[in-house]
Amino acid sequence: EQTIYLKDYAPTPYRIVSVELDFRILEENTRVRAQLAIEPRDTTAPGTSLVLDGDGLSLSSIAIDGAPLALASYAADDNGLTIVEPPFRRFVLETEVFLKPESNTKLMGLYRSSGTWCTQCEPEGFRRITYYLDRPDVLAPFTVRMTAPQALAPVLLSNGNPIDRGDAGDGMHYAVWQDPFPKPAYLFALVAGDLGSITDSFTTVSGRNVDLAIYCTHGKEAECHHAMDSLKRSMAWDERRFGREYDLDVFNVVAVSDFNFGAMENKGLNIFNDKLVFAQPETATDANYHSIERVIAHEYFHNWTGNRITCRDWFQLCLKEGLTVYRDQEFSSDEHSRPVQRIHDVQNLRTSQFPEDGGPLAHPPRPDHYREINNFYTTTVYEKGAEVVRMLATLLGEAGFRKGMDLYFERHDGEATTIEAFIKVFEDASGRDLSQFITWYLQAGTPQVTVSDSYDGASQTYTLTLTQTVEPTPGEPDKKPLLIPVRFGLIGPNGSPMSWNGVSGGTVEGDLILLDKPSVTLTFSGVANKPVPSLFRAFSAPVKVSSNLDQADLLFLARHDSDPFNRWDALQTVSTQLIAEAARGRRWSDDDAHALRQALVDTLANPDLDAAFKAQAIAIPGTGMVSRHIGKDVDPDAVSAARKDLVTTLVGPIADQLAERYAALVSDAPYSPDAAQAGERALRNGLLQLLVSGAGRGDLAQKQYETAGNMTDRYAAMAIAAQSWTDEAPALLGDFRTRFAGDPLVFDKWLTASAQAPDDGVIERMRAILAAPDFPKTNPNRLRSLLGSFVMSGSTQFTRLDGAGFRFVTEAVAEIDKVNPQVASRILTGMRILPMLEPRRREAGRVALETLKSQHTLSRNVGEILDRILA
Ligand code: B3K
Ligand code: ZN
Repeated sequence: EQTIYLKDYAPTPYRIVSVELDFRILEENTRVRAQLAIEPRDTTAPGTSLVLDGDGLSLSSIAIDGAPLALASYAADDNGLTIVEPPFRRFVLETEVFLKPESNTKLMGLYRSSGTWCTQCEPEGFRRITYYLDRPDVLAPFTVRMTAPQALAPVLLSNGNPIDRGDAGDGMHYAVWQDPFPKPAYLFALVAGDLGSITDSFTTVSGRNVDLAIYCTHGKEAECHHAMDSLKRSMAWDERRFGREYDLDVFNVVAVSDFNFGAMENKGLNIFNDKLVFAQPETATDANYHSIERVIAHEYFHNWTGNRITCRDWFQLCLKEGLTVYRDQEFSSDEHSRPVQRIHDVQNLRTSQFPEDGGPLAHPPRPDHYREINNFYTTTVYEKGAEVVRMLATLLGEAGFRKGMDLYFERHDGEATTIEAFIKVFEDASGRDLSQFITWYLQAGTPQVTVSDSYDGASQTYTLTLTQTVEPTPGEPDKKPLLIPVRFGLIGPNGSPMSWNGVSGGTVEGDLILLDKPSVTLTFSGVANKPVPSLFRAFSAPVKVSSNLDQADLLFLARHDSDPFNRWDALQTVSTQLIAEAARGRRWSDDDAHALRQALVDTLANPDLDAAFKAQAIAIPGTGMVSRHIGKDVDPDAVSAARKDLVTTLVGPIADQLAERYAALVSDAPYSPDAAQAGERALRNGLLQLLVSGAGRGDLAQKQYETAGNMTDRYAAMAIAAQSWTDEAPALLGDFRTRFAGDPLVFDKWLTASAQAPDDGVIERMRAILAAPDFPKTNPNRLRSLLGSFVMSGSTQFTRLDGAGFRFVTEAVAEIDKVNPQVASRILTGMRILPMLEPRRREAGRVALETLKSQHTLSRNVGEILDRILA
C-alpha cells in the first residue's frame, strides 16, 4: 500500500482560479455540476496532463470551454480524472456527476444525517463530491448554487455570504452563496434541510455587523443558547487577545447528529456534532458545557488560524491544529480559572498524548509520512502541537509571542504555509535563533528529564542538574536534544520563595532555565538554606520528570508552592508512586499513607484554594496513569487492586469527615454552568468518588442519583457507582436508561458508564447492546461512547488475561470498518497499549490483531493502525 512522503511535496502544475458549483438536490440523488477555471503555472510544460482527484465518482458529462470532450482526451476511474493535454491557457472545465448521499455511511463528502444533507470535506472528502485538486495548497474563491425541494430543505446554506435566493418552480427553490476568500476545498460546506435556528448578531471592533445563527433539529433551539453565548465571547476574545476580526457578513453553525468527530471549521459555516452544541441542565453535564464552549471557540478561531492562513500540505496539520488548540486553551483560561484549566489540559495530555508518544503509534507533531491522513488527526498533532506553541510563548514572553503572531498574520494571510514559515516569523520578530526549537515539531517521543540537586551549606551554593533523554520511537532510533524551557523557583524551609545572588553553568532567563543540552548543571550562589526546587511550573514543557525529591519534599511542595499546578502535580506524583510500588509488591508504610492523607485533608481545608482546584487535588490518578508510570510488563489487575487499596487506606480513617464535607456542599441554587458552581459540583462529586470507592458508600451515590437536580450530579452518581460496581449500580444504570429513553446524547452517557463497569459481565452486556436490533450501528457517537470509552478508560476488562476484551474490540472493529473506516480505526488505536503489558496479555492482544488482519478485508485506515501496532 502506498505511503505518502513529505519530501515528495511539489505544487500542482495547474492552478484553480475560481470555482462555480451547482447542486441539484433531490430525494433520489444529487447532481453536481462544477465549472472550474483552470490555468497552467508559469513553470508548467505544455502538454502536461491535468490530474484531478475523485473518490468513487462516476462522470456523466465533461466539457472544456463549453465543448464536450472527446473520449480520447480524458480518462476517469475510481481515483480521479485525467485530462490529457488540456489547453495551455486559462480554460473552464465543466463536469457533472450524480451522488447518493443517502448511502454514504463513511460520512465523508455529501451525506444525510437525520434527513439533512450536509458535508464533511477535511481532509479528502471534497473528491467524493466533484473532481478537483483536492489538497490544501490549491486555493480558490467559490460560488455555490443549490436547488432543492422547498418542503424537505427550506434551509440552504454554504460558505461565505448569501447573494441570491428564490423560487425554482415545481416545489423547488434555490440559494446562491459566494465566498470571496480563496480557500482550499477541505473548507467547502453545504447544508440543506428542514432545520430550526436561533439568531443573534455581533458587532466587530471596526463596527461591522455580523449575523449569527445556529441551526438544529426543530425543537432543540432552546438548547443552543450556551453555544451562541460561547460564540460571541470567542469573537470578542480573538479581537482583544490576537487582534483578529471576523471577515464575512454571516457566521453559521449547524448541529448534526451523525459526525465523525467534534466539529468542522468550514469557512463561515461550521458544522458541529450536535453533542457539542446542545446543552440544558437536565441532560448536559458541566463537562459538556465546557466542551461546547471550547469547541465553539476552537472552530471559530480557525477562521484565522486554518482558514485565512492554511496548510501547504497535510503534513503541516499541526500548523493549524496545534496553534488553534493553544488558542482555545488560552480562551478557556482567560474566561475561567487559569490553573484549573492548565491542570485539566495537562491531565488530558498525560492520559492521551503521552501513551501515544510512548507507544507504537508515536509520531512527531509534524509527521513526514503517512498511509492514511485521517489517522493523523491525533492527540500528538493537536495537544502536543499546542504544547509546542505554548513553549514558544513561554520562551518569547507574552508580548514577544504576540509580535510574532502579528507578523504571521501579516506575512502569510491568504497563503497555504508550513511549520518552517511559522517558526520563521518568531525568529524575525524576536531576533532569536529557533533552529533547535523546531526539533519539537520534527521528533517524536516524550522527553524524560531527570533532576538531581545538592546543597552545600558552607559555601551557600545550590547545585541543580537536569538531564534529558528521549527513548527511541518507531523509525527514529536516535534523538536530538531539545530546547526545553523549565519555569522554576526555589522554596525555602519556611515555604517562601528563595533568592540567589548568581547562577553559573547554563542559561537562566528570569524564572526560566533553558535546558538546551543533554545535561545542564546550574550552580546557584548565595542560597541561604537548602531549598526545595519547584520545576516545570505550570507544566512549562511536555516532558516526564523524575527527580530525587522524596515524598516529604513533594508534600512540602503540595503545601507551599506558589504555583498551583505544581501543588496539584506533587500530590499526583506521590499517589502515583505509592500505587505503582504497591502494584510491584512494595506496599506503602503507614507513615507514608498518613502523610499523604494529611496533605489531602489540609488541601481540602485550605480557604485560599477554590473548589475546582480542590476537586482536582483530591482525585487519585487512574489505573491508566499509573500503568504508564510503570511503563513495561504491566499487570493492570495488580495496578487496579493497588489503587483500590490506596483509596481505601486513605479514606478509611477520614470517611466521616469527608461525608460531612460532602453533605455540606449540597446546594439548592438554580443550575448554572459557571466556574464557581461547576467547581463546587466537581468537589462534591470528587468526594463522592472517594467515599464510594474507598468507604463502600454506594448508598450516597444512590441517594445523589435519586435527588439530583441536574445531569452533572446524576451522571456522576451513576458513573461512580458503575465504576466501583456497587450493589446499587445495575439498578441505577437501568433507571437511567429508561428515564432518558429517546434522548440519543443521554443514551451515549449510559453507554459510556456501562462500558466502564469493571465486573466480568461487562463484555457480554456490551455484545448484547451492540446486537440489539435498534442499536444505531452507523452513528459515530453511539459507537465511540461504548467502544471508545471501553478501550481508552483503562478498563481492566479490556486488558483481561483471557483476551476476551481484545477479541471483543477487534471483532467490533471488523464490523464497523465496513460502514465507517474512520470510526473503526480510531477505536482500534486503543490497542496501542499492548507493548507495555505483561507478556501473556501482550500475546493475547497480538493474536486478536493477527486474526483481524487475516480474516477481513480492511480499510486503509484500519490496516495502517493495525500494522503499526503489530510492527
Ligand atoms: N479540522 C477538523 C478536524 C477534521 C478531522 C478530519 N478527520 C476539526 C478541528 O480540528 O477543528
Ligand atoms: Zn481544529
